[in-house]
Amino acid sequence: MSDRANQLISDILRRIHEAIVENDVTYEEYQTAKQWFIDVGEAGEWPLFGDVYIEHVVEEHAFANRAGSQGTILGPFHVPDAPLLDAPFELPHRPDEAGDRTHVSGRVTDADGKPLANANLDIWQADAEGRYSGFMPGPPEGNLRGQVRTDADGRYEFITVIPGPYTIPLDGPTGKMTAAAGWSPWRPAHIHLIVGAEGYEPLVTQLFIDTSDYLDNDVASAVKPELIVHPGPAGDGTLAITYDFALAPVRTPALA
Ligand code: MBD
Ligand code: FE
Repeated sequence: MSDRANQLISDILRRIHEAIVENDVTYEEYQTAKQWFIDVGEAGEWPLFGDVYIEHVVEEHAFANRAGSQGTILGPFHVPDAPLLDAPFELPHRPDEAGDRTHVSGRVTDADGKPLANANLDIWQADAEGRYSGFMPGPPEGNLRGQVRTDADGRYEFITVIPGPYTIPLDGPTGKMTAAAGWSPWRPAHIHLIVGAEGYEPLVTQLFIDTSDYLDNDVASAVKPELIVHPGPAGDGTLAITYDFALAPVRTPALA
């Protein structure tokens, strides 16, 4: 038992009770909701549901005053321990991987612009059809997942393909709830990153492709204007994205 648990659980339940009373929720609606809870569990969709509909508020509130670059939600599709890549830093992919080949590069600095050498960028994304390896049929395990480190000047680069927009599964309980509410199930095309360096707060973020649909209608409410990037022509027939990341100092642990 903790005061914190009592406070949070009481408050959330009170708000649910109020919504029931204010909307005259019927017994049939309660039974439908209860079956939906069961279905979400059986489909293994609680991580998806939480990260799509709840995580963004936690992220916005927890990091409202953090120095450095904007972060956004982690989502349910990160896999730890992706391979550390060597030059030319190409994310693992199929020989015939669809999507525009793209060079992503930039710098990692502290919040004052001082370059951070040997910072780590953990990168993952969907393929051109919006599918994440390890979670959906199609891409092989480890596809479009890798890590790179910055050089002595804080510079990083990697090569990938432009991802497609992602839709939550339409036939699962999260998708059915979304359709019942009349909402779009789509996320705009994005590349996930966790940027970390010794002594700094890890930056969990996403880069959103400016040519994608759904930028102003993300089902996960995770787009921030600072995170929208423009893939321009690189000159050699590929595309280029540049983006600099600034990290906040690690939070001083509270005094015991
Ligand atoms: C995603 O690809 C994603 O990034 C999030 C946050 C939720 C669902 C799917
Ligand atoms: Fe994603």
